Amino acid sequence: SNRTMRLRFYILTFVLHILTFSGAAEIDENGYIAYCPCMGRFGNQADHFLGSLSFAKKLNRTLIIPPWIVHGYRGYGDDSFIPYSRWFQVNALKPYHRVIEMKEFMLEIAPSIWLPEKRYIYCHESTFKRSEDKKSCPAKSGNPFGPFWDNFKIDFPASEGFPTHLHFHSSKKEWDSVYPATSHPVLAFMGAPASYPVNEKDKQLQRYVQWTKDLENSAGKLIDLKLKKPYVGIHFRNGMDWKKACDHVKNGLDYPFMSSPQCTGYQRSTSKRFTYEMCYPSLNTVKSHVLSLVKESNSNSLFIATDASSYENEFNNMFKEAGLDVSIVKLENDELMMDLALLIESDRFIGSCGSSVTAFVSRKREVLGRPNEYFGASDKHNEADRSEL
Ligand code: GFB
Repeated sequence: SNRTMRLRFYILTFVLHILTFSGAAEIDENGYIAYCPCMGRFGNQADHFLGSLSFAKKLNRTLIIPPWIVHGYRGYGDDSFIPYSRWFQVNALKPYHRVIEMKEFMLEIAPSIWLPEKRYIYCHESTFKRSEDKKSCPAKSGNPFGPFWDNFKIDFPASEGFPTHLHFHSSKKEWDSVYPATSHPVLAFMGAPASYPVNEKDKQLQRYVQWTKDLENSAGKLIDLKLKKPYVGIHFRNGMDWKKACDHVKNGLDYPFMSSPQCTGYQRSTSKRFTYEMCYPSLNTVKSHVLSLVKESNSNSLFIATDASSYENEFNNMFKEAGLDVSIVKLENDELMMDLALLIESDRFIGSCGSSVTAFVSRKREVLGRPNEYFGASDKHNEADRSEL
């Protein structure tokens, strides 16, 4: 009868509803990976994120996405923990692998499978000697280590020192034989189970790192409002920390240094030398490269992102002298995410080879099929004369 049909329909809808909405807190029997993004600032943490994502996929465990640790970021006070979802879409990662944000994990999953007394922290046995009692992982000593776990009210009553033969490059089989998911549901690491810079094969995972719709819209509006297309985007680092880091490269290096493989190449046998000009290009090198790319691409604007001095006047004078009408745009506030978004959207891009901020931009551009160039990496634009700095 009609009534039974309707009743069946209601029951079916009800069951479907339960199936759909209970999915949120479903427990992954294959286990979880947690880590503290304890090394470096945004760019380094982003490299580590991609590697950790890849590691979680290899082990077939759900990745617990940590928040970004932002050190005294303007507007956020002291050290802050910014959820991944503030800037990026969690769902966009799911076609690649299962993930859950840390806050959600602590609220929904931890109460069933990760009770306070069962919270082990995992590190190499050899790391034990850095702890006070010489038999635990010093996961919470120092900053940001302590504050990170404290932020989620996590303590580790016990440590698991893994044997030397086991490391982040080991296979799933090796990990599973030491730590099966049934008895070790959550592998929590002191740092990212990944390398910096990110492995070459994991660079493409950046395709799954997508801005929130809000951020994407704001970036789009800003571009329409301020930039005349086509435009060249540049990123250079020239703060004191950068200058000091580059002092290690005075005579050039034949091995990877910071993010250098992005422009020198990942293969040791064929990689180029990382020179001081690539690390800390002279203003003349920067100007000459910008001028030629602006001309080549018939660009109408130059977008500048930097951690310190933007050399706006120098660029303005250069364009004037060259008889070019190019507007210069930079953001007034310290807005790293917006800087990154505008660099990714630029028609042409020149970055800093050693910088992981540049690497974030160039990886995304690479998966979008957009070209990347690096200051100091092409002989064409190198000017030995550093008198203007
Ligand atoms: O992210 P990060 O590790 O990249 O650190 P590098 C650089 C920080 O400087 C960023 C700020 O997280 C930002 O806070 N910053 C850099 C910028 N460029 C910009 C920009 O264009 N706009 C804005 N708003 N902020 C290296 C580290 O930094 O620095 C090394 O990887 C080392 O470990 C070295 O510490 C000295 O890779 O560029």
